[in-house]
This record gives sequence, structure tokens and C-alpha cells, in this order.
Amino acid sequence: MWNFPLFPDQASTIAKHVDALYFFALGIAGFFTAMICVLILAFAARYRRKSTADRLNPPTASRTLEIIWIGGPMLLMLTMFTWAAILFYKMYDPPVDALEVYVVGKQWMWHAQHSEGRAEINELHVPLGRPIRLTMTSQDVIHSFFIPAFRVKQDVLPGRYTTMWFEPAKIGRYHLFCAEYCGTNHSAMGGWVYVMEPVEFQQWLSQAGTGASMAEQGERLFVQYHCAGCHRGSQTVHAPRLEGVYGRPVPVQQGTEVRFTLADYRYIRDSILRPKSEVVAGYEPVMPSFEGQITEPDLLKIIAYIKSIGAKEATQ
Ligand code: HEC
Ligand SMILES: [Cu+2]
Repeated sequence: MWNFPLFPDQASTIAKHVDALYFFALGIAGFFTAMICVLILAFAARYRRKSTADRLNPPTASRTLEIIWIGGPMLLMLTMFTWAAILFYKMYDPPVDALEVYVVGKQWMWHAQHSEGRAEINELHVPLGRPIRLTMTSQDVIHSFFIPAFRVKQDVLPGRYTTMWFEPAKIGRYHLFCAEYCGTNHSAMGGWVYVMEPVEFQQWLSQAGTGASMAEQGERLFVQYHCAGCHRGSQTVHAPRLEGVYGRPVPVQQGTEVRFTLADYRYIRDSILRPKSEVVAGYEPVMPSFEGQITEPDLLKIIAYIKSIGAKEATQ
């Protein structure tokens, strides 16, 4: 059978909106390109050297024309801008009930980790009809996570967390790419996204793996890296308890001043890798740096653990 799709599937809820805007912009560009081509040819024919067309007293001013050529394009541009801005906000504002998945890019593969514990390489399994939020980072250079059928693409940067969300709208298997040239095997850095029925997805989640959730795996690392030795009420080291720290403003000492910083993914990651850069007010900068010792997937697990003890404390 003839199978040459000009366009990828529309497999997420946002896909048709992105396409509508795309075709609107393409239509306008196409219309003006065609109009200019036709006019160039028409005028070339009409005013060719031998033609007898009237060249006397050309009009030098026309208010109506000026209003049209200033107002028209402005209106078109503002329409495109407003439309795109609305869509942009929608795409960058994940719903609160979104399912969390963590993605780490590295030369040259994608590592995805579900909060429930299961991890996968160059594959991403997601349920139909649930918003999914990806928190992503890179272990080396800049990558970009791209799922054409979902119309989503987001740069993945070393030393930083970026997020993106989508809601799968169609069962199936869709291409996954790295869309930022990242070295020799960049072209091979990709795989498949599987959109499954929610029931099948739950089964898939519970198969294989260690059975431990990300937070539970994080707790083990927390003990393994001796974080627990200082942070669980040590007798010898004065260190803050981490229960409830996630999502709260933390007082950070800066010279003689104290400033508040939100304890989010960025803050906790920096606290572990560069503890001296933001020292909690009232504490000595005695925490060692774990730079280069903990991998990105493990950092995400430790953060998941710290996040989970926050939730526990908040309900007490
Ligand atoms: C030698 C003791 C020690 C060890 C080991 C240690 N920390 Fe710390 N940590 C501290 C102290 C002291 C502070 C407060 C001063 C500061 O911000 O550097 C702190 C601050 C933090 C903060 C910021 C807390 C807040 O209230 O804002 C986080 C998060 C953190 N540590 C996580 C970890 C993790 C995760 C590990 C293990 C990978 C770890 N720490 C290992 C002593 C330690
Ligand atoms: Cu890449």
C-alpha cells in the first residue's frame, strides 16, 4: 500500500491546535508569496518597454492604501501572535494531576523513570488520556526531547531541569527523537513512545523492575551516600532535617543578608552538588559536595525521596 504520510499522526490533545496554527501561518505566507509572484509577472508584462500603458501622472499618495497595508498585516500578525501565545501558555502550564515521569538524556540514549519505580531506555510507556509531565535533565551535553506525533519538543540541559507535558490521545507507537545535535551517534538517539490503555499501562508498570518506587530507591541512596548520618538528627553535626523542606521557601545566607529561596528540584540538586553556593541560614557550610559522585537518575531518586517525606510531614 501507498504509505507516505506528509504529516505525523495527531496523537496528543494539543496536536490539532498546533497544526491549525501552523496551517494558518502557512496559508498566510502562501497567499502573500503567490500574490507577489503574480503581481511581479503582471507588472512586468503591463509595463514592458514596448507597451503603450499610461505612464503619466502616477499617483503619489493614497490614504486608503496606506491604511490597508499598515492595518492589514498588523491585524494578521497580532492574530498569529495572540493565537500562538495562548497555545504557548497552554503547552507550558501542566495540569496539577499530571503523571510524573523523569527523563535523563546522555550520549546517546534516553533514560526514563516512572515515579512508581520502573525505568526504561529509549522507550517511554504512557497511558491514554492522562496528562504526563516530564522532568528532564542531561548527564553530558544539550539534547532535545522530541515526539513529533505529540507536537512537543523541549531542550534537555546539563545541570538544569526542564519540563514539558502532553496528553496522549491515540493508542499506538510513535517515534521519539533527540532533536539537538549531540555528537557522533546523535542520529541513533531515539526510540519509541507507547501509548497504552490505562489498565494495560498499570500492568506494565507493575511488571519487572525492583518493585520499589522512586522515593523508596531514593531513601536507600540517602543512606548509602551517608546523607542520613547528618540529616537524621546527628549528635555531632548540626544539619537541618529535610522533612517538609520540599516546596517551601528556605532562608539562605548571603554574606550578611538572608534571602528566601523556594526548595524545588533546582534548589535541592544544587544543595547536593554545590552545597557552598546556598548555605541554609543558621548552619555551618560543612556539607561535602557530591559533584561527580551521584548520577543524574540517582539525583532524581534522592529528590523524589526528599519530596516524599515533605508530603508525609505536611499531613501530620
Ligand atoms: C557532613 C554532614 C552532611 C552530609 C553527609 C550531607 N549533608 Fe546535606 N547539609 C548539611 C548541612 C550542615 C546543611 C546546612 C548548610 C548548607 O546548606 O550547606 C545541609 C543542607 C542540605 C540541604 C538543604 C536543606 C535545607 O533545609 O534547605 C539539602 C537538600 C541536603 N543538605 C541534602 C543532602 C543530601 C541529599 C545528602 C547526601 C547525598 C547530604 N545532604 C549529605 C550536612 C550534610
Ligand atoms: Cu542527543
